Amino acid sequence: MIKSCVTIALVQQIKTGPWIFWDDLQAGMEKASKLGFDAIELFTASADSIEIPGLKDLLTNYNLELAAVGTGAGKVIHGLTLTDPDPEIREKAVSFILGMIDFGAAFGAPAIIGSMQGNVLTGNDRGETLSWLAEGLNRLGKHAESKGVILIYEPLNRYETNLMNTIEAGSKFIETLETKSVKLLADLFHMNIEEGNLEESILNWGKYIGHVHFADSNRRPMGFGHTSMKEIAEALKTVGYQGFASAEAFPYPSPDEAAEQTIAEFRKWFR
Ligand code: LER
Ligand code: MN
Repeated sequence: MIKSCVTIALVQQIKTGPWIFWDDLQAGMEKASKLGFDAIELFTASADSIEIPGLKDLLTNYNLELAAVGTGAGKVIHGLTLTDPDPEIREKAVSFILGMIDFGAAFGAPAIIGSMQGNVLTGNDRGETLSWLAEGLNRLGKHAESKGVILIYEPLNRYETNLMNTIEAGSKFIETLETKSVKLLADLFHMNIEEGNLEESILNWGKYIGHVHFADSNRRPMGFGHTSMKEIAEALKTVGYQGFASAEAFPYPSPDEAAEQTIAEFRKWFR
């Protein structure tokens, strides 16, 4: 069964980003729990910004799972990516993500590689850049496997990366990796920009989808844009997707109303 999830961001530098709850972990968890969400997805500044035992207690008290942890702070705060031409920066990117994998794995949750994938920079060779991405994902995927979790790789729209923009491109790329522990994130907002047909992409490549970001075409909570959710929900069910539909959307018109809108839409399509 597909499970509901809401994002909580605890990173000051990404204040304008598409996350529903902000700053106060416990208050966000309390609201998520009251509304009946199954899980939260966390964006933290680093792997050690939250104490593991304290978070375990909060998750138990609020009857929530940790669905996934974002790694974007590695880029936003430290300027790290897996495809930087400087090998030292690539190495630092890998160690930042290794820490996040360990943090998530303490809860059985995967780490997400979104903006940390980087870009082919002007003057750089695409093939070489992709070999750096593959090297990073292979190392990180093997580490995730050793910790009993998968690793999530997220194709992004063209304004955020020139590496992988579609589920098909992402699928074909992860098929070339040595590790089989890397799965894809189907972010419905990015897909709305890049896919010819969202449901066909899900039907064709569904076996590689390990996580879903649940946001409408304008990145507002589902139902506030023009995404045709009926076909998408049917496609996810048809391919047997069993993961989370995680609201990575703007807190529009307010965090509480965005969370209420999200859970209502989630129930409409998945319950
Ligand atoms: C960024 O646009 C995004 O979708 C995040 O999940 C990745 O950092
Ligand atoms: Mn996303």
